[in-house]
Amino acid sequence: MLQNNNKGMTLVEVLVAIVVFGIAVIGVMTMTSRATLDNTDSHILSNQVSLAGEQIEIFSALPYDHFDLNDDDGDGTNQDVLLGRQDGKDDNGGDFGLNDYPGCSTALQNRGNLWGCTDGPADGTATSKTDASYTIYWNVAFNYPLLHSKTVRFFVIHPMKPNHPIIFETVISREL
Ligand SMILES: [Ca+2]
Ligand SMILES: [Ca+2]
Ligand SMILES: [Ca+2]
Repeated sequence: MLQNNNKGMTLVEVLVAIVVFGIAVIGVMTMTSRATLDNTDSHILSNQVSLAGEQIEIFSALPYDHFDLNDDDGDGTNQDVLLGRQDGKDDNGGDFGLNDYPGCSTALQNRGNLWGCTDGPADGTATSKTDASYTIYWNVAFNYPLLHSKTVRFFVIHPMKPNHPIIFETVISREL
């Protein structure tokens, strides 16, 4: 009797051990995949940031009239130069075309002008020379924020993180 009881306990213990082990394995697997995900995320983010730095350097060295610094579709040109309307806002009620790039996700479109974007053609496009999966879009606003200056806003995007572009901006002034 006692022996049977012992065997029963042993069986229950084994079952409990299996369940506990199973939970532990699932826990470890979850942690591992989470860590892998975090590593990929931070890898992408650090590449985006370093591309942003490179882009700023390249663009700062361009002549003011370089074609990469053109507002190709005209939606960011002279939108804040009229006397009495120099208020830092686009006279046509837009965003100087600064947030346009093709494939901007619906989630980001709904965020509005500051951290959002508009699905449409950008003034310029490039891919990273070291890893072509990174796309860089930029738009140029002419005579904004001041006369004889250009604002260039960039978006660095990786297809795995379409809702997390790195957005950065530089202002280039004409040397007078
Ligand atoms: Ca434009
Ligand atoms: Ca204005
Ligand atoms: Ca545009």
